[in-house]
Amino acid sequence: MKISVIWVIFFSLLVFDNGIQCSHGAGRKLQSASTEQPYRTAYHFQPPKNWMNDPNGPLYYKGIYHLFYQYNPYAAVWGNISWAHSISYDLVNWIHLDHALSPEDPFDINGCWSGSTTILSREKPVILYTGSDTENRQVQNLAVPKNLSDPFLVEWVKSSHNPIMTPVDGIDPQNFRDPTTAWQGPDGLWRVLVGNRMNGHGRALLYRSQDFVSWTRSKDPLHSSTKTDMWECPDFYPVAIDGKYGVDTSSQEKFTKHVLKASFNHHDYYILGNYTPTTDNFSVDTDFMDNGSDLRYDYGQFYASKTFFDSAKKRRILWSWIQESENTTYDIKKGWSGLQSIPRSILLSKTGKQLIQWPVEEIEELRAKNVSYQSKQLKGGSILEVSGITASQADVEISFDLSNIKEAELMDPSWVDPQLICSQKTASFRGSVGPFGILVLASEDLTEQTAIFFRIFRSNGKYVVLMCSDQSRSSLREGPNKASYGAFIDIDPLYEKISLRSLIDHSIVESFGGEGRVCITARVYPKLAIDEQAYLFAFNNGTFDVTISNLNAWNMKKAQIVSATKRRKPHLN
Ligand SMILES: *[C@@H]1O[C@H](CO)[C@@H](O)[C@H](O)[C@H]1NC(C)=O
Ligand SMILES: *[C@@H]1O[C@H](CO)[C@@H](O)[C@H](O)[C@H]1NC(C)=O
Ligand SMILES: *[C@@H]1O[C@H](CO)[C@@H](O)[C@H](O)[C@H]1NC(C)=O
Ligand SMILES: *[C@@H]1O[C@H](CO)[C@@H](O)[C@H](O)[C@H]1NC(C)=O
Ligand SMILES: *[C@@H]1O[C@H](CO)[C@@H](O)[C@H](O)[C@H]1NC(C)=O
Ligand SMILES: *[C@@H]1O[C@H](CO)[C@@H](O)[C@H](O)[C@H]1NC(C)=O
Ligand SMILES: CC(=O)N[C@H]1CO[C@H](CO)[C@@H](O)[C@@H]1O
Repeated sequence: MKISVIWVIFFSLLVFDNGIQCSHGAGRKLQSASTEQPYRTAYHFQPPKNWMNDPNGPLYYKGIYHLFYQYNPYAAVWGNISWAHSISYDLVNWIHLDHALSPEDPFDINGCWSGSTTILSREKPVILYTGSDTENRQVQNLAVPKNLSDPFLVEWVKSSHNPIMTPVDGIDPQNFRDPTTAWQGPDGLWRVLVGNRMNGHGRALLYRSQDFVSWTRSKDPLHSSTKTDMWECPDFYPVAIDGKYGVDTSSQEKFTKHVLKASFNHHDYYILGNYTPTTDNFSVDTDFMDNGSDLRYDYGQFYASKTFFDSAKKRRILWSWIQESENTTYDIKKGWSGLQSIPRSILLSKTGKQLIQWPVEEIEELRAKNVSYQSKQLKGGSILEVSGITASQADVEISFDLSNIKEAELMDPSWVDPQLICSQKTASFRGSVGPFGILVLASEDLTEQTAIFFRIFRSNGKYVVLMCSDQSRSSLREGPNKASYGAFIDIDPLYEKISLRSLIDHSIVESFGGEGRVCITARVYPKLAIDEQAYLFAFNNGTFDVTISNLNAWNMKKAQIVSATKRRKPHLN
């Protein structure tokens, strides 16, 4: 089955490649004319043009990965929001299909906004999404595939029962959106969460249903906060304790914790807790905005994310919208805005206190030529060029050994905000142990550089490790936002090497510190460090030496991302 489907896709690709209707032809021209489009990416998911935001309803069905996303078919700014739809066999190479949902009905005429998919019994996927109706009220709607035998799920039919949840009983109609993937409790009822605001604060409304059409709201929300604003794009799912595998959303396995994620303050925050399916009680370990707890998927540019369970590889995968860090005028000029993160697999850490994220293994298939170093000393105040790869399109892994750690500076008790420390102590602020790390998308003369680095401090007989992504010198252009990002990372440098992996792709740098304990995504728009003019360095601007115990850097090939059109729908023979 799978092989024949692959052949159909392969054949279809050839057909699409020659088809005049292909919109990717234009996309490719843009890519090669890099002076015009230096910021388009080579292996991140992007539509050929226009505005994209939240990932919606990702799923794995009959051997195929599906990604839907918020899309404006007409412009590079938000508006006329539809559910665009793309498919893949490997989460790396993609085919754009026709839109799954367009704003054409009274219950979604002002936009088909975010939502999720759920796979019901007998392998039946359904979409729940928010519609902005004729009165600009937010309502929840249902859609089902027109043809369940079509593995591409090209056509979707909106339910005649829509809207199936409406803002009644005092629910704010302007803040009632983004249904989660539903899960089934031991009583057989389906449960779903909808993001909401009450008295200025965030909460996750809980609904139950027997048939997925008729829903009853629970008296109490699953969880709420008095310290946050509206929760957009909630996500709720189990993670295995001490496990190597992801867990299905409806799983009732005992050895799990539950993750509740909400999007607010421009970030995706999450909390961990214990969920009791019989009572729908969610008892949290630490709450949103608790002192000393600031769990985020990513401490940079990363919003409105969504996970799904991949039953083929028994893993949970996280997708996220990565916004531009540029003004709208520039988005309109370049004709597009927004892209998706590299999908990340997500697990609970051994400590049970946080999540660990790592780029899906499939992305390694794009690795081409590599360079590597072992046991290379980096003297205090030195840099090392990593030459021999295309530094604008690369995957870099580096780890450091620290021998002089006892010389680390004392941490000031007032240094509680890691982002603030990173913006005050940039890469050019010399310390003793650190800053050390890498300079990416750098110009040859280093006037442009994005520095991803670590600093070590001593505090109460322990060591504190800070990870920063410093964009202050990322571009000679005036427009881009050059804020620094940072987070403390739970590593004891006495016992563990400090490692970093960065995926660099023209205008995006996704960095994973401490094997995925802290992730920071940055958008950067260099003026000089473009294509072949981009350089990669390792650096140490501390006064003490550090050792690169291992460095591997690879050129990354371009992913194949192509468009199908209405007249040339993929089909099985
Ligand atoms: C449903 O999809 C299958 C597989 O693509 C196809 O053979 C069949 O003709 C489709 N049925 C309809 C009614 O379109
Ligand atoms: C529900 O969780 C709260 C803590 O959030 C706890 O105090 C309470 O005992 C739990 N109730 C049940 C029925 O488990
Ligand atoms: C959190 O910190 C603030 C200010 O530092 C303090 O006023 C508050 O009591 C703390 N709350 C808790 C729960 O520790
Ligand atoms: C937005 O970017 C454009 C193009 O880079 C620039 O000309 C314009 O001044 C910028 N506007 C603002 C408000 O920053
Ligand atoms: C780097 O490439 C060489 C061949 O050029 C290969 O032998 C080696 O295994 C590669 N190293 C890694 C870490 O992929
Ligand atoms: C190291 O610090 C010096 C002094 O502040 C600065 O001039 C230089 O740019 C820094 N190096 C890097 C790689 O940031
Ligand atoms: C082509 C199209 O439907 N464009 C519409 C997009 O949305 C704006 C309002 O947000 C309408 O004015 C356009 O007509």
